[in-house]
Amino acid sequence: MEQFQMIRYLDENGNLLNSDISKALSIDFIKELYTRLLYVRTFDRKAISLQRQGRLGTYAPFEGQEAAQVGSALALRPDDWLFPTYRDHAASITFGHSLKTILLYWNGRLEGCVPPDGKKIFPPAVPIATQLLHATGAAMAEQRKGTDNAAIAYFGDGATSEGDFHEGLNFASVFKAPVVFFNQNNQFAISVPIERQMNSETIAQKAVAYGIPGIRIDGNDILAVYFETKKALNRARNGEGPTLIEAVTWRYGAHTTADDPTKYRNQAESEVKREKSDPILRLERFMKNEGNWNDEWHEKVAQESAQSIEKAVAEMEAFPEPNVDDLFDHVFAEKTWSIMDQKDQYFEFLRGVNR
Ligand SMILES: Cc1ncc(C[n+]2csc(CCOP(=O)(O)OP(=O)(O)O)c2C)c(N)n1
Repeated sequence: MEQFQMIRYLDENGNLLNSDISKALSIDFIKELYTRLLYVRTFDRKAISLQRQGRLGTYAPFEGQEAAQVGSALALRPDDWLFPTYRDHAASITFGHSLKTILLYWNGRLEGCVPPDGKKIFPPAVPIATQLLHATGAAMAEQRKGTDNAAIAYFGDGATSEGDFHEGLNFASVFKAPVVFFNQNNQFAISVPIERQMNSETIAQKAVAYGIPGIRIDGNDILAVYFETKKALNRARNGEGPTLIEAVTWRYGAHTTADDPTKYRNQAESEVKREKSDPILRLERFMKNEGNWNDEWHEKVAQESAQSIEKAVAEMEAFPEPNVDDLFDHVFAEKTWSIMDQKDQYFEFLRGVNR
């Protein structure tokens, strides 16, 4: 569809296609983007390795989707709201979440759901698409309070087949809620490819049904992501209502550490995409084209990222052990016999006593 042509600011070889933004592209800004992209990728790889070593319960990797998440989260203002899924830690980290807390989450700790003081970051939504409604509600609350804060909801292509997606867009549209619906179309819902999920040519076109703007961007182009999300957030702040953004991207790895993608797709395809359209490589190519690349600087950024991530891992591992009673004691206001029975059994199990 003409109207939903993919928007790109940087081509795959790192050439700038949109000269309107050249003035906004200081070297410091570009370096900040690169540093943040490398940081979250280093985190993602570390988390997978921790899980493989039995030091993390499970994990949902985002490698390949860094530009979509970092670019959009960087477009937010500090007082905005962020509603992530289980795959959006790069967005949460960019918006100020703590690495230690995110790692605690993946170790099944309740404390892993608590954002830093003053940061409006919801716990990752695991029930698909529910967060679109929460984001709409938070945006409407800001509207009623008379602020110009906005909300962003992240979700995948699979989420657009859920009722909550439609309810969220419809409600936000009717009430002109200041919310940005940020879709990362990584082209798979676990093992189900996009062509088995929908007949629509694009996700962006689904905005038409709700009378809101829908745009389709190259999600591996951090400049398109950043500037187009900023525009959508500005519309929201100005009372012009929600926008649906489809950021087309790709996850290189597994759905989660419990998944094996070789069972449903040829992973060689991921390697071709990596060479052609990797979000970090693309920014590197741009920096090289502009004469702003420096190997020593890159080495320093890589080292600093790794050190800061190691520190967070050490903090997570030094976190006090959970209180096992908490598993049972807060299920009901008054303990029921069945919960107490389960608790007894579990403590017996922990003592190594067979019934
Ligand atoms: C309501 C609901 N139904 C099913 C699931 C099981 N489930 C977990 S992830 C997933 C796929 C989601 O795909 P998508 O929205 O494209 O996001 P992605 O995982 O690719 O980021 C499904 C079906 C769930 N978590 N919640």
